[in-house]
Amino acid sequence: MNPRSSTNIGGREFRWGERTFIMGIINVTPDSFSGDGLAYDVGAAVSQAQRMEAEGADILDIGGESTRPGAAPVPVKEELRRVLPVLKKVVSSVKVPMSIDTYKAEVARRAVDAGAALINDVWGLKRDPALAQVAADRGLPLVVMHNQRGTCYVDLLAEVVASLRWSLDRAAEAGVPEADLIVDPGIGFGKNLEHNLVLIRRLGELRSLGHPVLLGTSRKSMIGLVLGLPREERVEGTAATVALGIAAGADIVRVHDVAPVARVCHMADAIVRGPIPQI
Ligand code: HH2
Repeated sequence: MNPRSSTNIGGREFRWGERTFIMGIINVTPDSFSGDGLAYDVGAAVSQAQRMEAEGADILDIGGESTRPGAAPVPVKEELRRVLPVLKKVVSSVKVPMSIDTYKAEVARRAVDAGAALINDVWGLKRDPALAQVAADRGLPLVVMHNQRGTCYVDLLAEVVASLRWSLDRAAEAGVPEADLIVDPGIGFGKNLEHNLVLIRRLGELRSLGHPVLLGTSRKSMIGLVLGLPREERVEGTAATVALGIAAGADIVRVHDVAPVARVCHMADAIVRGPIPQI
């Protein structure tokens, strides 16, 4: 990837390499692992969105189905019932672009109609390949994340890269432009602790794919396993993963705790990217 390449997300130019961008998480679920779910509470979601924007979020990612292992699958109708009212209200309450965290084409289509400017697919088009067509038809960028059932690998990095290449090829076939595709190693998805640590350590290898890299480690169980701390005490662990992720090549970090992570990004960017970015 040309480090000066850029992607337009919701009318804003994201110039990759200049600084790290922050995606704030808004879970409108009753059962998210991080304990931050705001099911059906539109007012609370709007307040959270406005706070995250003020704290430095560049994108806000709304999700209506928890990806936590063992979480109950959510039918399309219910997912729409959770995300659409929030999306409609938040879109008119903040200036930053909104992203929809779904692997279902129908949910993505309706969310885009309601104002979502980015599609975030935690199954990298493996569950619903029609999602690529939604991104292509609406001219929207797409995050393809690595995910698989089970945690069996012969060569972790090679398999994650090959799987992401498969997702990128499916997206390109559907007509999504190269500049609109973002990759994500899927920390905590079909991986054990060692896999997650290695993927962050070797994140730079994903850059061979030629696309911006999104890293989602916020409050995840890998941090709990290393530090022996519950999810509400994982902000420092998250900060470590963000700083080292930036050093290894992350372009976007997806987090719950925007204010502290914004400071981490600013400091890490000053060291890794220079010159000192403006705040
Ligand atoms: N992680 C989660 C959800 N969506 N999307 C991307 N691109 N990358 C990630 O790492 C990622 C993601 C899981 O985190 P969270 O949304 O906080 O939890 P839950 O799925 O339980 O709501």
